[in-house]
Amino acid sequence: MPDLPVKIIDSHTGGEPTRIVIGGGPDLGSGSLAERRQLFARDHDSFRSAVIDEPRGGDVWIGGLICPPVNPEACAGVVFFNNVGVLNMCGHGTIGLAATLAHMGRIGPGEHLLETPVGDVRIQLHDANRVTLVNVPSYRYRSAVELEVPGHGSFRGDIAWGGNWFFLVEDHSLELELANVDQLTEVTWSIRQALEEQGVTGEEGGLIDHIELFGPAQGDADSRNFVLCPGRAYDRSPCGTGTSAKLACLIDDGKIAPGQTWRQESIVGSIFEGVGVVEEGELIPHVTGTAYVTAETTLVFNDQDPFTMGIPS
Ligand code: PYC
Repeated sequence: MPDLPVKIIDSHTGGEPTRIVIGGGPDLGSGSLAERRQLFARDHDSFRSAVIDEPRGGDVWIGGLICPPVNPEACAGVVFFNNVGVLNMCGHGTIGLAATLAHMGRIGPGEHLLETPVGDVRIQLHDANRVTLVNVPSYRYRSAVELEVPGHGSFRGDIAWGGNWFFLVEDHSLELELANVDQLTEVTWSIRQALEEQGVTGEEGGLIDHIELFGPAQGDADSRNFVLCPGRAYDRSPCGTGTSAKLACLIDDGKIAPGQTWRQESIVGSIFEGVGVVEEGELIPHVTGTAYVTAETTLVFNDQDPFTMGIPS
């Protein structure tokens, strides 16, 4: 059980919740954020579960542990985690983290450097809630990959990196409606399993653990998506890393130009604005969204409580 009081601040970004541990988390040393992510996964999984799994959290929650940065010019480092393990990166979580740091008075309007396990990103705080994530370089790795999904037929999708690995599918007959979430979850989970079973990966064997379906927008946007996260929950936001991966595909296909805004709507109707900017030959997604702080809490751990360290998913 944690030795110190564990303090958290909760927020949501376009409906998707983020729980930032601002105190009492494990000391992960002073290595790179990639090393600290590995340490967290190896040695602190019970802490992860206690913070993010039921009964304190649930499968939709994304956690973030704030760490001291390696570079003193960075405002912080962060390791993101979810109901089943650690994440490479999280876009909505970064926007939530920015709103949290602003709420704490740790950052003000302007641009700030943030260290993550997949590289440095920048956060532009426009006001207390509106944030642009300037993400890691994003790219399409393979296009039009044919995948046979047992029980569901065949799907053609692109494999792209936006800080996490995505399989992006446009060509399908599913209706992206909140009422269809069970069906959408079932199909995308089957796609995820088929990718793993058939050894289809991102570059250098990277696990494709996010599946993204696209359809027509219902609001004032260019497209609507449904994103399945690694722990089988769906993203209520349009997914920051998923929007980054989408921008890479759209620009590769010549469907939008660098610098052009793409409005991505989520399955709950929230919107991220994405712009792909080419810097030194790399595509840098700028993803803008809005986050609101919802709670400031100290977690209570009781050794009489059989579920005090969470119910692992
Ligand atoms: O916004 O990148 C994102 C994200 C990943 C998982 C949930 N949200």
